[in-house]
Amino acid sequence: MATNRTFTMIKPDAVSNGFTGAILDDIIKGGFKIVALKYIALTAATAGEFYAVHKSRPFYGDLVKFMSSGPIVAAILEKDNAVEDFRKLIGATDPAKADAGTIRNKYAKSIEANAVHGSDSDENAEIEGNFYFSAFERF
Ligand code: RTP
Ligand code: MG
Repeated sequence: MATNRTFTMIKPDAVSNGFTGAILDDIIKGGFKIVALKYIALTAATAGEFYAVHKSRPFYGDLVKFMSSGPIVAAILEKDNAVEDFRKLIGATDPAKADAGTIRNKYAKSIEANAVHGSDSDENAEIEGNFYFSAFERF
């Protein structure tokens, strides 16, 4: 069943570079409503669990290290066609290939430190949102 929600994280590079406010502003201006929000630091174990789907990929170890290198902002977002529209708003994984005006084009520096995460399916949006937020933390 299609949902109207997606899950995002503002990654450590964007938080430490001071882009949290600008990115949240782009998200809201892009038509998304924030229905859950938290500012947290991931341990390597938690980052590893979240990205377990990428365990066999060559970049997994570096990704876990990067995602636990500093605080992140996690959020659940609501909009019609949320998953697809949010991936359009953030642009390609590699910021060098992200369209002008997308969040990764504006705020990311490398394929790994690429400013934001966006769920890739309705099913994963649900799983990822539940990974970070309990029922009483969501509106
Ligand atoms: P995300 O899950 O963070 O929204 O990114 P994505 O779908 O666009 O990309 P995915 O293939 O799911 O990769 C997850 C994250 O791993 C890092 N990565 N590094 N060094 C590399 O070649 C490489 N490739 C991917 C990125 O942080 C990417 O967002
Ligand atoms: Mg992905």
